[in-house]
Amino acid sequence: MVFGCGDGTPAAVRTGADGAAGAGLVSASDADAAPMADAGASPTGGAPLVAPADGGPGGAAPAAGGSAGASTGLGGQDGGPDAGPDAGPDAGMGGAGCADLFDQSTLPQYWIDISADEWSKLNDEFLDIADVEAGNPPENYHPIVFHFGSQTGETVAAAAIRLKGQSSWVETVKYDAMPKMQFVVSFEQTDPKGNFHGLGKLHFDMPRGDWTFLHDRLSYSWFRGRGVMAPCANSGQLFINGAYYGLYSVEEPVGHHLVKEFFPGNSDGNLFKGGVEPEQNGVPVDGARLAMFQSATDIASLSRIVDLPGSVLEWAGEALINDGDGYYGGSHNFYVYDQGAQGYVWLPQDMDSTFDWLALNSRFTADDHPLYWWEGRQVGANGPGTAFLAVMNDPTWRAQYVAAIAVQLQHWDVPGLQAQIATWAQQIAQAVQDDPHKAVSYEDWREAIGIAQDVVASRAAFLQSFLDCEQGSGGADLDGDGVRWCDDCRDQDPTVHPGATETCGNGVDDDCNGAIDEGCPPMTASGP
Ligand SMILES: [Ca+2]
Ligand SMILES: [Ca+2]
Ligand SMILES: [Ca+2]
Ligand SMILES: [Ca+2]
Repeated sequence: MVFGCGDGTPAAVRTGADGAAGAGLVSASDADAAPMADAGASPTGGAPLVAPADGGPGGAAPAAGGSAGASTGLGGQDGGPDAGPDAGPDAGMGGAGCADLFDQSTLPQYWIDISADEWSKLNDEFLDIADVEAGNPPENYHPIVFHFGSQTGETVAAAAIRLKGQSSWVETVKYDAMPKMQFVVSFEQTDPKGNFHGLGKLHFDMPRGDWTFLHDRLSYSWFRGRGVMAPCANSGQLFINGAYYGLYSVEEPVGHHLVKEFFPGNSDGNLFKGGVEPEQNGVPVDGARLAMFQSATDIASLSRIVDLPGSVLEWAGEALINDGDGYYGGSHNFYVYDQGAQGYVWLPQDMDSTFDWLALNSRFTADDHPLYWWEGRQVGANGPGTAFLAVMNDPTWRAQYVAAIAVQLQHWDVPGLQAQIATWAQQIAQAVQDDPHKAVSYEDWREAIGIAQDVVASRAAFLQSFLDCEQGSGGADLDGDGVRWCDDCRDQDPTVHPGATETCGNGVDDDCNGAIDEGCPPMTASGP
């Protein structure tokens, strides 16, 4: 056991936030916002929206912010070398680095023609989930004709399509009446130099855990505005053989062009998904250097190979965005980029478990503890990562992380973000309503949008109260164990606190260091 998860509440329980739906929500036909649902109600007829065992569908790791740009080499809105000029929340994406497909004021339509034979093969691959469950999802490309804008719009005659996804692929096939495929469309299968508006591929991403249909778009937009490497994304409607198939988050793939945008002049390093799997890019992998990174478990060793200021700022951003499944929030979905002399830095990957996600899938709404986020969650295998714990257990770097939360909070524009959600929700409302393959109802979608707007404000307020406590005021100690709530992983239990003696065999992380029963003799099946 590596982490303490306390009296975990099943992650798949939908607890229903108590927040009022955000103001100025969607101007849909039945416009008054739906009240928050009752706890435990399952609007989709009982099918869990996340896999019960793990942390759910992919989330992402946040990224380092612009104010550290000078030291991290990351661009930023406050002066980084490569920030988009109009990267603020209103502009969203579509600025520097983003193809025109990602113009946020549009809801593009993508049309594909596929033969009956190829469509049949694609369906067979989709429904046979054994290989997906085994971790080997098929990645066979099938020829299509691609059109942009309309059925007779701008055409790519020799495009190709394949399925994408993992956990949400399995879940949609298992639980949904009308399971929804996710896709990669490639323009470079037949011609390696092929592209569409500068892009070799487009990802059609729609994890069923994102009830808002906007998590990636919102999260990537915010991180890009902070100078953190994240792909361009927009909503988009997909039509297959003339019929509307569904609404997606349409995204550019993470690749060298994106690294070049955010690490100008230093873009030939290696990018690793999950810190292990090399992606594209640059020079051959330096195995010794990677091993040094992977084996770094304390501040001294991390400092030699990791960009800690940039990484800590990234995690703080993710704490603010309320990620339930990134590196912060799950040690699960993240990239690391090797900047060379500046070290490896954490970057976001897959941000679909953000904003309202915890409110809909855990007992937390916006009050997940930024230091001890795993406490009280059923996190399965997705407890805190080694580097996160090293920082949390080091007074100097823990203080840096707290300071990074303050920095990110200064760049969290509550009214601006709420207005952005309202605008984008209005933009996609009809497309959501008409989507024949959505995993949740239109009413569920509206509810999630309201919660997301609420969380934008309530998460910021909670983190401000955390900072107030850390900075000397508001530091209540509810259980009277001498440790204020912001430093106590269980402020309702006086036997558990930093500095407590780790009691062996009780299955509790008594000293709040993220490890259960550490330093204890190994348990054997037959007992002592
Ligand atoms: Ca306490
Ligand atoms: Ca305590
Ligand atoms: Ca412990
Ligand atoms: Ca213990």
